[in-house]
Amino acid sequence: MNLEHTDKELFEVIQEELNRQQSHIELIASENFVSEAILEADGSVLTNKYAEGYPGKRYYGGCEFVDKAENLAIERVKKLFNVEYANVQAHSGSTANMAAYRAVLKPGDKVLGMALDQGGHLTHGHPLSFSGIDYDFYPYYVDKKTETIDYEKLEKKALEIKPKLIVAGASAYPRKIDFKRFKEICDKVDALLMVDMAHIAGLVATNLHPNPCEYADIVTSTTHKTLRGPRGGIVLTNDKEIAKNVNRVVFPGIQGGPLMHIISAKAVAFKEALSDDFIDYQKQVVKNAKVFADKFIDLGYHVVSNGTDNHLLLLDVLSKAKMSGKKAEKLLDKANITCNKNTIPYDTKKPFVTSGIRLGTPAMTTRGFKAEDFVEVAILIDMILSNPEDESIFKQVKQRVKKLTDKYPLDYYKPY
Ligand code: DSN
Repeated sequence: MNLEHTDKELFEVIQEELNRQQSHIELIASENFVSEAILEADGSVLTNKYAEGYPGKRYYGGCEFVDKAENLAIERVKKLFNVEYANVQAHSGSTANMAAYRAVLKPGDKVLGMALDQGGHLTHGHPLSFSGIDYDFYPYYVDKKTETIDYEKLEKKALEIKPKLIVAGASAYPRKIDFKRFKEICDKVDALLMVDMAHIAGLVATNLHPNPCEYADIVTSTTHKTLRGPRGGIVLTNDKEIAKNVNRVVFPGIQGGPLMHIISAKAVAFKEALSDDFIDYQKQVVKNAKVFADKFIDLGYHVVSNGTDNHLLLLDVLSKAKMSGKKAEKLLDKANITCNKNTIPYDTKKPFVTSGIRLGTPAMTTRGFKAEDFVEVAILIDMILSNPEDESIFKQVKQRVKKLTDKYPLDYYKPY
């Protein structure tokens, strides 16, 4: 019996969500559309298996096949990022970060991380996150003028604070991150370097962004953003001792049984990411983001840092459209364009209101969008933000959104 017959209510929810995904332009920079192969592994019988421990050292019998799946994931991700040790069991980016911190820090240790309202992640020291509770986090900032990381001030702060760890990586930063420079600063103050590459992992895998594994003591990532795999986390390192700590911290430290269906789907994703098609895809992601940012600049918007090097851009909607990010997100949603409000550097508004929106190209590039399609999306966004009260504009925009989403259908999904 399939879901349609056993649980009509939930079946309909999934159909509704599928329909939403099909009919909307998805610009949330951290989302993507996985392949059918990944969905298949994700929804496979591997979900039935308990496998506490690691391949060859499990607390349960019958693990010979899930061991193979986990080993495939480990070997593939090591090859992908050219790194010696990998833990593929972290359930999410947050648990991956928790594992990384616990592997190298003691509670109360000082850590330097990117300011959360300038691009850093919740797990980089938010006072309500375990990170901000367990460790003594200090923020570093972007330069007010260039809106890019101010490495000189970061170095000064590191010399002053003397942190045990510096965290590089962000959830909303449109420029390349200079990991070499981070490492030099770490060396000056005898700190370890951790890189959270969740957002840019797909770019790193295809050499479109410098690889942090070359410089960092420990690297974490999610697997579902630009990397286009199932939801989950990974922890990578070239240091044998750190690798041992990470494995112990993930299990039994933080988690119990690993999600073997997700780990198998990670293995599929890593194989896809090793292909030439994936390189072409990531090149298109970056090209689309550049063209998208340039079009907004042409239209008179302030784009944070005046552009992008990666898969996302931050659009200041307050200065041109005279509205908050919160309002812009809501208006665009009404026109079937999905994005999220986001603070911009030195924002005057609260994180739940914001002066900006974050726009990413990974998901719609997977659907097949080319540069000219993103030019059209920029025009549509501007039409909405410039005419927030005009219902006839909404109607027009919705029709043009439909034309685009119909042109690149999400029809490769057959969940049942
Ligand atoms: N929530 C993710 C993002 O949108 O960037 C980060 O975990």
